[in-house]
Amino acid sequence: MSRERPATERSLNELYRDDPERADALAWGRRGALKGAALASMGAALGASMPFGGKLPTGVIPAALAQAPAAAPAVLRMDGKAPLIVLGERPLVAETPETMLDDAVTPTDKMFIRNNGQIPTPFAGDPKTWRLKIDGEVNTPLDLTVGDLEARFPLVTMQLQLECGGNGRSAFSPETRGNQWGNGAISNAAWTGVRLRDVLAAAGLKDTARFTGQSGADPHLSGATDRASISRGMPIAKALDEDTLICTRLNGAAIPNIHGFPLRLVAPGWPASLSPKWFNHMVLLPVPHTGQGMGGTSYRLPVNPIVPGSNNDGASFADMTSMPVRSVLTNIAHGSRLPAGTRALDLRGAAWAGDLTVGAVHASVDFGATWVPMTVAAPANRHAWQRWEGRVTLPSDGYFEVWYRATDSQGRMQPHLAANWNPQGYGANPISRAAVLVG
Ligand SMILES: Nc1nc2c(c(=O)[nH]1)N[C@H]1C(S)=C(S)[C@@H](COP(=O)(O)O)O[C@H]1N2
Ligand SMILES: [Mo]
Repeated sequence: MSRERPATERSLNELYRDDPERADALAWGRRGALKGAALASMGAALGASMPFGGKLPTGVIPAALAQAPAAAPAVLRMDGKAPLIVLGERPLVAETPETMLDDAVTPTDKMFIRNNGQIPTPFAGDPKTWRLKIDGEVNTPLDLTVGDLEARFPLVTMQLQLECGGNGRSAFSPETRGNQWGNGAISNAAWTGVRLRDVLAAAGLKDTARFTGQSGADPHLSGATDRASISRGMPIAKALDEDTLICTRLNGAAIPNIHGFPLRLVAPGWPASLSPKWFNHMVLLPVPHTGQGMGGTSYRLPVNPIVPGSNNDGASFADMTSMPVRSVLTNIAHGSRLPAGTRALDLRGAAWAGDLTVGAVHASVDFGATWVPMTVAAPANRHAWQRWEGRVTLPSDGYFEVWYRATDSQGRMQPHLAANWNPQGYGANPISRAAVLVG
């Protein structure tokens, strides 16, 4: 059977051109729909020309329609911070738009914000007097000041990825609990600090020290003094990784209060919930930590896939470890309108893969029919993200989508759709799609 004109192109184009509201309701229900004028203009645009419409896979809705937020997002207004997208006010959570991630080293003002508890009042004392306690399965429990840390252990500076375990969550269908992140719960700043493993060596690990539990000084959201805002832990091997740092400086300056002044643990490449801000305590344990944010469905993934949308207590899930491969496009925003006659797009962005590196980044402007390899730079150091760039060409004016995907150093590629659905929405890293209208 041959089809002269793919049904997807004809029906979508014509439906959206003739009656976009109705077309959208038919195709999509209410979810993810553009509203009003935006819908009408994108509908008209789609009706006008979709040069690669014939390659649009059956069942795939144009990203301009599927990925547009229903309402204008709230914008963060905070001294020292860029206008991030506010996902939650209490606790304060704010995402960095992909186009704000265009710097090789993420400036402090552009770093996303994720709090679970209250934001503590800034430490008023001399930051060198802030104390960190290390206890549990160690020969010599430590109670060190920041001054002690800096005097006793070598200081290193590295670019480190910090990524929320829930980054990408909004890609899950059905929708899951939690902040509906796009791809912007990631930063790659320059952190200065001492190696956790040097400090643990000074404490002397007992053979029974197999896991950590770490926490910071922020009060629980309720104000209850007997509950931690969050307190997570990791296997000892991650604690002993030479890139896991106890940090005193961020991008060459004191850490701002919102990012953990004056002391922050950074365990890069794993869910950032393992990296307490306002860091003041680590306990070494013979068994996995049981603090707030451990167990059940928290930061845990199904070992055997579960039915999307189903209830599950997570008892058989496993803790998230290294974050999955992901990429961002940082110089062209989703929904951009470009001048008529534009026939080439220079693309650039970043990609990363937790503890691994990125082997390749590809982009497509024909709905994934053909892929163009991008040039991927080496990371500044292990656990830094990698910048990528490249060029794609367009045959004409019209509606296009830039699809971009990274492949990790073990050959795992971002999937077409979010996989391994779980109740709290971790690990979604599908191929991203930026809608672009030329002309
Ligand atoms: N003390 C403390 N540390 C914390 C959190 C928190 O709520 N309290 N949130 C964690 C989570 S879930 C994330 S994603 C990162 C966010 O770091 P940022 O706000 O500096 O970007 O901090 C982690 N460290
Ligand atoms: Mo997070």
